[in-house]
Amino acid sequence: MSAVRDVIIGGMVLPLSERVCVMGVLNVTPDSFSDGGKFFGPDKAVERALELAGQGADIIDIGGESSRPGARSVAAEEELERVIPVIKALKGRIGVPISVDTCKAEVARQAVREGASIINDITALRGDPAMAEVAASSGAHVVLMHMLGTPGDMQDKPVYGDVVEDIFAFFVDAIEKASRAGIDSEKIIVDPGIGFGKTLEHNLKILKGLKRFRDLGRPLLAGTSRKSFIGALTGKEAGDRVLGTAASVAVAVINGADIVRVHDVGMMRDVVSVSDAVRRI
Ligand code: 7PM
Repeated sequence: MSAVRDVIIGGMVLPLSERVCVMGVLNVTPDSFSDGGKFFGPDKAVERALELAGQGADIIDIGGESSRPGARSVAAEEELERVIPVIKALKGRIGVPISVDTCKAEVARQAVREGASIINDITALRGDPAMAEVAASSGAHVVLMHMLGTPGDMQDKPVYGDVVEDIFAFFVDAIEKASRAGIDSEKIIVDPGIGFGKTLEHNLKILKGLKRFRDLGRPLLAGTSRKSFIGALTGKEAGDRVLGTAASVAVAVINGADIVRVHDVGMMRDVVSVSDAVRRI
C-alpha cells in the first residue's frame, strides 16, 4: 500500500505514516440524528471535546449544521453562535487539531481565525462560492468530501457508472480546482463521503474498493460511524450501531483509510489499534 506522509496541522503532528488517526465527531446541533442534541450548548460541547481527546481522538470535528438527508439548512449566524464559542474555549486547552464541519465560507473563516486548522466541507468547495478563497488564504487543511447531489436530494436514486472510479475522477477534478484556487495540494484530505448520495451497494463497494483512493497520494478519510447503511444491514437504530460501526471501521482501516471519523472514539480507538496492526505487518 502506498505510504502517506505525516501531516502537520496547526503545529500538531498527525503521524499518518505510523498509524491510522481518529477524528472524533462533536455535533453542536440540537437535532443531531445520533447524538440527539446531547452536546448542545458551549459548556457541554467543550466538556465533550475534552472527553473525546482524552479517549484518544487525534482530531475533533465540530459541526453546527446537521447534514442529514433533507435537513433544513441553518443560517450562518446560528451556525456561528453554535460553533465559534466552542472553538474559542478550546483554544490552548486541547492538544489536538480542531476541524470545522461547515459548508459556509464565513463560518470556516471565523473558525480558522479562532483556532480551527481543518475545514471539513462536505460539498468539496462547491457549496459556497467564497469557500475556496477562504481555504486558500487561511492556510487551513481542507477535507474534500464526495457527495452526489445536495443534502436535500442526494438520496433520490443516486446513479454511478463504476462508483469507485467515478468518485476517483471527481477527486482528480476537485483537487485540480482547489489547486487553481490557490490551495496547497499538500493540505488536501480526500473522503469518499459514505452515505452521501449512495445506495447500500454503493457504500459497500466504496468500503471494499477504498484502496484505490490512495492513488491520489493524499490522506484518505472515511466516515461510516452509525450511518444508515449500517442500520440497513443490522436493523438497528443509530444509537445501537456501535458494533456495526466497529466492523465498518475495521474494514476501512484494512482497506487503507488514514483517518476514520467516528462518534464512539474510545471504542473505535481499540478497533483501529487492532485492524491497523494487521494492515501494517
Ligand atoms: C445525517 C447524515 C446526519 C449524515 C449526519 C451525517 C461525514 C462528514 C458527516 C463524512 C466528512 C454524520 C453525517 N459525515 N464529514 N460529515 N465525512 N468529512 O454521520 O462521512 O456525522 S455528517
